[in-house]
Amino acid sequence: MFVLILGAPGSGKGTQGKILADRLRLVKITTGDILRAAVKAGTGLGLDAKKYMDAGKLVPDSVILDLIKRELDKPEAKDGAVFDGFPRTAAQAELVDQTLGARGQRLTHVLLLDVTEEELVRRLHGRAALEGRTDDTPETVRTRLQVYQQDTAPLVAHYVPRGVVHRVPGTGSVDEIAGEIKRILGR
Ligand code: B4P
Repeated sequence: MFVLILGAPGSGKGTQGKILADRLRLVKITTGDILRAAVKAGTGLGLDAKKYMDAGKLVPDSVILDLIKRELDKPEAKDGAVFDGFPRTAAQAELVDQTLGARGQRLTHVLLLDVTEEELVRRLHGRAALEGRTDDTPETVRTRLQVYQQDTAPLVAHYVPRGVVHRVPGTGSVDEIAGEIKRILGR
C-alpha cells in the first residue's frame, strides 16, 4: 500500500501521516522533516534548502528529485509507504510514478485533506507560537498557501482519473480525522 497524504500547509499531513504509518506499520517518508534535519545539521542540502523554506517557496526539483529517489529506493519502502509532503510538483509526481511503475507498483491511495484557508492560517499561527518554525511567519504562510494552490493542488487532477483520490474533511479532532482515514482505507 502506497498512500499519499496531500493537503495545504497546516492541513494535518504530518499529524495524520504519523498516525497512519504507526497503525499500519509502514515507513513514513516526509520531505519536510528530511529537509529540516539537513538544515539543522548544516549539510550542503540544508544550506541549499533553507533559503527556499524560509521564504515559503518550494525547494527546487533539481535538489529534491534525487532525495525522493533515494528515499523510495530504500529497502523499508519496498512494499509500501506513507508519503507526506511529496510529490508537490508535476516533476515529482512523474518521478514517483516512474519509480513505483518500474517495480510493478503504483500509488494506491491519495488522501486529500480538506481544510478552509481560515483554519489553515489559524493552525500555522498557533504552531509558530509553539514551535517557532522559521517558515510559519504570517508572510511566509501566505506564500506557502499560494505555492500550494499553484504547484501542488493541480496534482489532484493528475490522480483523479486513476480513481485513487479520497477527500477527507480535515476539520474536526485529530482522532475523528484518523477514524475517517481508517474507514476510507478499510484498515
Ligand atoms: P512541510 O514540512 O511539508 O510543511 P507543511 O506543508 O506545513 O506540513 P506539516 O506536515 O508541517 O504541517 P501539518 O499540515 O501536518 O514543508 C515545509 C517546507 O519544506 C515547504 O514550504 C518547502 O519549502 C519544503 N518542502 C518540503 N517538501 C518539499 C518538496 N517535496 N518539494 C519542494 N519543497 C519541499 O500540520 C500543521 C499544524 O496543524 C500542526 O501544528 C498540527 O499540530 C496542527 N493540526 C494538525 N491536525 C489538526 C487538527 N485536526 N486540528 C487542529 N490542529 C491540527
